[in-house]
Amino acid sequence: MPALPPHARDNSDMRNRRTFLAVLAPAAFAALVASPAQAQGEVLKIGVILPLTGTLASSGRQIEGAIKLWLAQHGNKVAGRTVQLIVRDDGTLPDTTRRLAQEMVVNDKVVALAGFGITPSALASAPIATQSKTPMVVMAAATSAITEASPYIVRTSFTLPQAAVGIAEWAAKNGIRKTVTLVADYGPGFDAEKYFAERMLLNGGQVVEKLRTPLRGPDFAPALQKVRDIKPDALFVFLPAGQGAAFMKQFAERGLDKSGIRLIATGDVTDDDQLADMGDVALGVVSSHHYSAAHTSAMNRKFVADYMALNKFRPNFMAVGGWDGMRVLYKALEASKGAGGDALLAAMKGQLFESPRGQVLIDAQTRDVVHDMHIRRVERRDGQLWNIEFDAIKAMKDPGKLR
Ligand code: VNL
Repeated sequence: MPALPPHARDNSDMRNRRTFLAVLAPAAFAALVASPAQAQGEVLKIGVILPLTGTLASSGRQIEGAIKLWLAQHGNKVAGRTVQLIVRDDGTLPDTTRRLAQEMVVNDKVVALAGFGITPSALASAPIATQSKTPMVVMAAATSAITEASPYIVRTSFTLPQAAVGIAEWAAKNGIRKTVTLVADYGPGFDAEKYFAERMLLNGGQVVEKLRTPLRGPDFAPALQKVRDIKPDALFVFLPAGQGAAFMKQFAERGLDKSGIRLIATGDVTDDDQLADMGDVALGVVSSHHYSAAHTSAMNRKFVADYMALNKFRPNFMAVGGWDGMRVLYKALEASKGAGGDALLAAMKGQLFESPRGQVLIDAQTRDVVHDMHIRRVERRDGQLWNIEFDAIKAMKDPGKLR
């Protein structure tokens, strides 16, 4: 195991069910608890389901940190009503996600569902959103087809076709012709592999081998041995957030960082949560993604500083998906005056706003996110590694929706 940052390992404070009342200012907290006039029916409950334990728990921790920050800064009153977040851990298990979604809709009567760390969890819960007409904000999962699984799904993360096309465009312009792809063997990996290959071919390049590693407990050694033998100009990689450090370690152990084979990736691999600990092997890796903690806007600088002050770790793209999801929910609840269902969904569609990542549009037709896809290079600044943005494809729609 690579050295994980302490927050990724420490599950000692984990409880299955949490609410975030405790992070509010003490006065607000006391008012909430002490107000018997607050009828139960007036509280707006939002059900958040995240992988807080299990193989991809770092993404849940990232999103949870963003929700805490949102509540600390925006309070828990919307449209004159009290918002209560119910946060539950699905252990990165899709059957559990689905069961929790069902319980939240039926028992807790939530106005919206949110979170969804991996594609199988989002897909498993989609029928519940549809049947109950409950808007479902996908803050993490990124397979293109997710938004088509239910008309009640709205996405604030990104899509793999966006990221894969972004880096393929850069590769083609930078003399990379012969490539090998290596992806996690499930939905977002299939998207990454397909859209990277299509764009490479369109630009006169080649993909000579397509390699896949299991989602759970991957061993990268056999794939890396093949890459070494093939000697492509570049290896393109997609792995879910949280696996990048283990991959980089094996890449370096096999001497691939000194082999002349370039490493290019989606930004999931040079994930800001793990990047600082990856070491020199990550230096110079070019990736494409919608968010870097090094994004230079004033809004992002404040976001990163506030996030780190509260959570003691660096926010990554998962945190921003969570933050923007809260923004979409709060604005929509204001517009619907606290109503759920179709009124709430309608108020989510077409939202256009500045995010720590840059400008974001929730496309009213597709309910998917439109944003800039940045090209970034890992560099050391002030002793730490960062994804330094140097180019962008502006206002990119999901290429998966254009066919
Ligand atoms: C997914 C996509 C998950 C990209 C990820 O990390 C990620 C997914 C947990 O759709 O399952 O970086």
